[in-house]
Amino acid sequence: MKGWMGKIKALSLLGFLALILSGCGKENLTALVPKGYGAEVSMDLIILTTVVMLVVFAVVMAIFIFVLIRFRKKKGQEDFIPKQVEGNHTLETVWTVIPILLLIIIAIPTVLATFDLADETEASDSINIDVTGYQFWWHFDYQGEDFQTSQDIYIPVGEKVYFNMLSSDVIHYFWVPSLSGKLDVNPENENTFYIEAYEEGVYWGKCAEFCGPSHSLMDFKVIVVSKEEYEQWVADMKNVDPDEEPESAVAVEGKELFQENNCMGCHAIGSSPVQTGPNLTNFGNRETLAGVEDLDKDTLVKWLLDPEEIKPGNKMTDNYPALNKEDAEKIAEYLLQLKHTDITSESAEN
Ligand code: HEC
Ligand SMILES: [Cu+2]
Repeated sequence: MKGWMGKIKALSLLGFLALILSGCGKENLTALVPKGYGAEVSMDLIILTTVVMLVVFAVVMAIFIFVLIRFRKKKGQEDFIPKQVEGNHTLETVWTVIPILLLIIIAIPTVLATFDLADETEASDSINIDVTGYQFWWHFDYQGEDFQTSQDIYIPVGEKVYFNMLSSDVIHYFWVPSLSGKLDVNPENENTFYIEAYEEGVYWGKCAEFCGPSHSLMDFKVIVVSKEEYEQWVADMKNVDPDEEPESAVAVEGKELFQENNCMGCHAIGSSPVQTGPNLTNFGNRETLAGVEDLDKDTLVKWLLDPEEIKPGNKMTDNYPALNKEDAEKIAEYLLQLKHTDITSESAEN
């Protein structure tokens, strides 16, 4: 009786954990529900290898259980020795050839998929985005367009978009689980692959290579919109006037403080080839701050007063004059009104 109680307790604990942990993931942050070509190809391979492994497991277990029962020591036959099969050529051939066949079944689609996903033949006619990984944020430069973005990438649905990746410091790893496989982002040697999204939406991306204290906070979003919305977004981004005067008086003061406090040393508003911090041109259009926190005024002020608390080890901490709360609020007011387009993650979600 007692043993059963223990089992029931263990099972309910397991069920409870499964319930809680299933709430951990963000929407569109799983390779198990593919929404793009690369992720779909990967998922097919996951299913294939899992089926092969399950078949092997089932067959081995069946033989194992059969042997356990069939060759049990029986009463009155204590000294009986079954027929010995050591060195049996047929058996050895069978259990060498079967694994080779299974590996071939797995290897052929895997190798074909690897070449398929690395195919660059259409790159010159497609959208190309140069990606740079920084500790602990991402920068995106749209080739042939005179603007850059950080944290959020906008792409059109149903098109191959090529990503050319380099790191400015350590090795990072570009991964949008719902849309694509992953790719190393090295300080040298550009790596290229493409993403083709099937559905509009906001897809979370992650750095998948341990790169420092805030590695797990190095998130980005791929915002997939319709072709028309994408073109509108590009046009809006090209038309940004970085010197535009903010409307409210507080934001005007904030803009001055932004210029006085060395922020421009690292952050560009408008197009700039050099960056040491995220490009803030369309900062007010983002949903997240530094890629991870929900963006609102309080969180932004908290960031400006002490970025370390939100992202340990980030490269902004202590590299600008300490701000008082009042000034931080004015700067926040200025940054939050940096909105230059109506195309946002909401366009993708509708
Ligand atoms: C030494 C360079 C440097 C200076 C100076 C600097 N920052 Fe930063 N800033 C960074 C870096 C690097 C990040 C990205 C941190 C991360 O996510 O790891 C960042 C992130 C930010 C973000 C979040 C951006 C996003 O895309 O979500 C804001 C807002 C910001 N800084 C505002 C400011 C303001 C305002 C000032 C001036 C008071 C300032 N920064 C000065 C380097 C700098
Ligand atoms: Cu990283």
